[in-house]
Amino acid sequence: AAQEPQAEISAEKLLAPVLSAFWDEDGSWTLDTYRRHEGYEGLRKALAMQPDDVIAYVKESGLRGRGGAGFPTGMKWQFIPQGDGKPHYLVVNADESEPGTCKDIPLLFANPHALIEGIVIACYAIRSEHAFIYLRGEVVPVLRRLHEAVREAYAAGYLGKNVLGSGLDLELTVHAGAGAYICGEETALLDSLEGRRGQPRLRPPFPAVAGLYACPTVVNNVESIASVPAILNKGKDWFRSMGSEKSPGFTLYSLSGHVASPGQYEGPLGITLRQLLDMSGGMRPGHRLKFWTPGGSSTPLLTDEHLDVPLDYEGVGAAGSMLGTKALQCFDETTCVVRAVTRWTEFYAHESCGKCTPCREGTYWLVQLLRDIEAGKGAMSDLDKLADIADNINGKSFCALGDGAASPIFSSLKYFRAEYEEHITGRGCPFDPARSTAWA
Ligand code: L3W
Ligand code: SF4
Repeated sequence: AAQEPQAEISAEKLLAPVLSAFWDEDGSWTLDTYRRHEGYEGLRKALAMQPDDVIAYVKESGLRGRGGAGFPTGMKWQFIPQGDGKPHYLVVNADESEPGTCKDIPLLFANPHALIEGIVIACYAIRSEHAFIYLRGEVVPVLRRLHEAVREAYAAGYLGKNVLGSGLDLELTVHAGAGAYICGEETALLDSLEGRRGQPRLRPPFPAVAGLYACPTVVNNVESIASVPAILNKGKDWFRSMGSEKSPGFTLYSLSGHVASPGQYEGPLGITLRQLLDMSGGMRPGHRLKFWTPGGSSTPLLTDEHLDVPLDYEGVGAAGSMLGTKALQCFDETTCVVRAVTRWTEFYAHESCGKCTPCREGTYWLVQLLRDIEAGKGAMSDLDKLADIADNINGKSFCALGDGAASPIFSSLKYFRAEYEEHITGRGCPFDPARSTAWA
């Protein structure tokens, strides 16, 4: 059922960009441009505070992780044991590969210094002398730009020995991954960074206790860390003036699919898809929304009934889904939901790392069933089988990839069971009969 949208957001506040404020400027990625927009001012303020006070400040701001789970960022920093005599690490998860998710790569391309400044602040707070950015390896232009921004930051004294005279020594390494979705899972990412095959580790221990090289490690998403400088510079109350009590602040929404103007839209947490569509030109002309994902394909599908759900962790949760990465993939009435779910499930089967049986075998069998149904060769009993296999993956797999694979199955059966049945009784896809023979 539709939730109450966030009350009374003024038009100016709806889209008041912070992270994306100057993406359209020529040379937006350079240090000069960043400094013209108060870049590295947040760092100066942080370095004037005690490290523990920086952690407390970020905690009080209410910033929550933007990588999908929404875990409080300051609390994660606080988990790092101090005085333990071990090296501490910060690892930035830039392995963006969740279907539909496309915010971190544009952010890194247009404004890499926001991330670098956030990294220096975080490392000062958690007493880390070495940070890593684990970047999705396919995006070579972003890799080059990131290397250049890191070089600029070293040259300007924001990285290296004795950062801005603070006594902090900090090295930053940019690492390009080899393009496996599972390496976006934090512990698989750490294994990959250590030079091993990327497969999830058992948690606990969480990375905060035993992470990179078995040392205390904070793993944060790009957008989470890039949001920190503005919080330090403009204040936690300013940050809390946006969004809701439990989900404060601004964020990037990635609008894609059958919309008139796909792209990144920045605004407070708690706005609605209806507001975002109104501001961005809506669905493509002559078409209406059929279903959408709030945060990539791992978050349960919602429908046009949910246009007024507040896009924050609580609002989307109450509607039966997850805010996830805020990747709003919008599909209109011309889309076959069975086809879309089949395509996503093929992705999960392909990307399953194979470590645990429910996910490795389950995603394979889901694909076989879905392909048969889409090709008009399914039986009504296949729908129960689909739900049964998804049930044996969900909550029984080793990592969140398994739960993510089950999400589109459960939610599409919940809202669009009749469409599955039509494929079975009509012996093919009602949207494109020719396509039904593709897998025959
Ligand atoms: C110390 C504890 N640390 C939790 C930390 C934990 C992690 C963070 C969140 O999955 C979701 C997933 C995807 N002591 C702790 C602790 N932590 N308890 O908090 O942990 P968790 O388990 O809630 O989530 P997760 O494993 O990080 C992430 C969903 O995001 N998702 C995925 C997107 C994928 C990408 C990509 O493209 N790479 O973004 C989208 O919705 O399904 O549910 O740091 O260590 N007691
Ligand atoms: Fe690997 Fe899938 Fe198991 Fe995760 S759920 S460990 S991706 S097989």
